[in-house]
Amino acid sequence: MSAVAEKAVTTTDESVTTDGFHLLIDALKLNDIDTIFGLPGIPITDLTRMAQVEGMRVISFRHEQHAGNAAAAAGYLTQKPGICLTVSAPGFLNGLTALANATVNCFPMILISGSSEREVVDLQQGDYEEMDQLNAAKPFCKAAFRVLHAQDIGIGVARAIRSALSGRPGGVYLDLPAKLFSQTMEAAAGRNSLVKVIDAAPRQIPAPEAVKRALDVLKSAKRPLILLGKGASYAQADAEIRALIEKTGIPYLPMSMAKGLLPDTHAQSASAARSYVLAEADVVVLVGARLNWLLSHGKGKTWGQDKGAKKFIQIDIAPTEIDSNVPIAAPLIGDIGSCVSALLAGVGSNWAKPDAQWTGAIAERKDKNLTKMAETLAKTPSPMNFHSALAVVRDIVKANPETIVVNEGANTLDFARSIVDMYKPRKRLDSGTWGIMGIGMGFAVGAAVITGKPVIAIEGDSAFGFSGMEVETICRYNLPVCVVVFNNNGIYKGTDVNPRGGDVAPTVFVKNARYDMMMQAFGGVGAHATTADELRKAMLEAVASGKPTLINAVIDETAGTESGRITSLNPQSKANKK
Ligand code: ADP
Ligand code: TPW
Ligand code: MG
Repeated sequence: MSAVAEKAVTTTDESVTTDGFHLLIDALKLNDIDTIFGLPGIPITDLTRMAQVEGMRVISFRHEQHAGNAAAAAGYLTQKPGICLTVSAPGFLNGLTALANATVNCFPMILISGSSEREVVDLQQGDYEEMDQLNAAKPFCKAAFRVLHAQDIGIGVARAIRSALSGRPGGVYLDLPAKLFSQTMEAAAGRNSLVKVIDAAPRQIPAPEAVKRALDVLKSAKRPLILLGKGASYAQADAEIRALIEKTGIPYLPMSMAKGLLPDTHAQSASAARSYVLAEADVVVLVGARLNWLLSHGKGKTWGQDKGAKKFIQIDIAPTEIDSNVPIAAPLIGDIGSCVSALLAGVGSNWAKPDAQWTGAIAERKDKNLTKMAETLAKTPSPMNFHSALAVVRDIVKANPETIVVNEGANTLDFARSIVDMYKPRKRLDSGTWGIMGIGMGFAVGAAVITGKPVIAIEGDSAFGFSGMEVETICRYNLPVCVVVFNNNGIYKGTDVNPRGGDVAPTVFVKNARYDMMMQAFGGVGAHATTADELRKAMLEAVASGKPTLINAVIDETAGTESGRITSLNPQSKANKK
């Protein structure tokens, strides 16, 4: 560089300032975060514009909850915290549901909300969108921070990223008061204040004695089972997990979002004999799966309580997860990649495969159940039921294994989970740990944007309603999302009647609604399918074109059951008055 040029740069540098807006954008970019999901308004409108100018993708939603869900999906799929950006009070609260859901599901995300004047908020003097957001967020996330000075933005973002990713991943709240954005500082000092987070999720190697204990328990097993949860999918230790399963020959069960970690058609998958293996196994290796309600808390009839003691080996990064519901014989604390590798090393090359009696009994039940299911799926009733419609979806996903499947509803969720096979890791996103409705379009947009892959969203008609307006977002960004609404005219069924007359029953919707026309309203493709053939044709067209598509799949309104598979969780009235 010539002396003149050098002088020019130095002079410019000294006089150049930056501000809170730019420091935030630079801090995110420095940490390889290139996408923001959000919704503009005071005080973050200019931030969204500037982020776009600075080369970030800013995906703007119609409601913050869906922006938050998109961020959560992005976090789960990439191991980088997804960013959701909202305005103060109501925007923040709308995003908070998604932040809480991400935390409950162990997905890394950061909710960044602008907030109103601290001085006014704290004296409760009635500011525009006044709310003590930091304290409101705390119970619903893993960590919450507020930045008051521009020079602390770098550290604030670094703390948020590390909190979201390290240990058990989760949601982090970052509070940025309006005043912060226009604070200025010298550009070079600003650059120096930024922090690139090094090794945000360090490997956590399990203790050798814990590995030995786990191997000893596993060796003692007569009827071993490996259970894969979404922590196993998140960990991106796909090859190690597959090697452990195939080297040991142990049958495995995937939880819903672990489907596809190994192809569902794998010979060792025990999915089609789920109730048998859960009841009969004597040693169960939990890999990134909690013994919560989704696994009947590890006890009771589901787990064959009358069939003798069961031993658990549990691999998890969170030590406090151990013994949460039942005693764990061999806890293995560490990241899944390291723990599974350590087990693999101990398994060696001459591991005794499980008894043929055990694997044979599983195979027998699998065959029987799969044959029965194939017969059911081959039927083409009119109107369609869940099975005949899902048989179509199943074929389409099989032919397009890179497609990401989003799934919510009650019957629509339960049937799709068991009928639609997955072939690749991290291709299924669903209602998750809470069984929440409303993740549909947010997850679909997040997954499509962050992976560039096509998405098929299998939605109950009620489930779809929670985020339906985001079909405009799907059209606006021209995303390859095909939404299939399983339209049975209601929640669980469309047949309820109010015995008193007057208002319709609380579980039913407008009959024969045309959800496909919602997509058409924004320039996407809408299709109305009353038969399996029509559904197949519409889905094939959607996959081939990659155009935003919504298919209104008409399902027999009598076909579903109350709450799908979890009917028993409904409290029953004990009153004797009629
Ligand atoms: P599922 O609903 O599929 O059964 P859960 O969400 O209940 O799965 O369990 C996921 C578990 O995975 C959590 O307990 C979490 O701490 C754990 N986990 C997440 N990421 C990792 C990782 N990288 N290594 C080890 N455990 C992890
Ligand atoms: C945020 C309660 C669980 S499942 C469901 C509701 C309202 C909808 C089921 O109807 P759908 O599916 O989607 O049409 P189908 O195939 O059985 O007809 N609010 C939230 N989360 C949950 N889980 C509910 C309510 C619920
Ligand atoms: Mg329904």
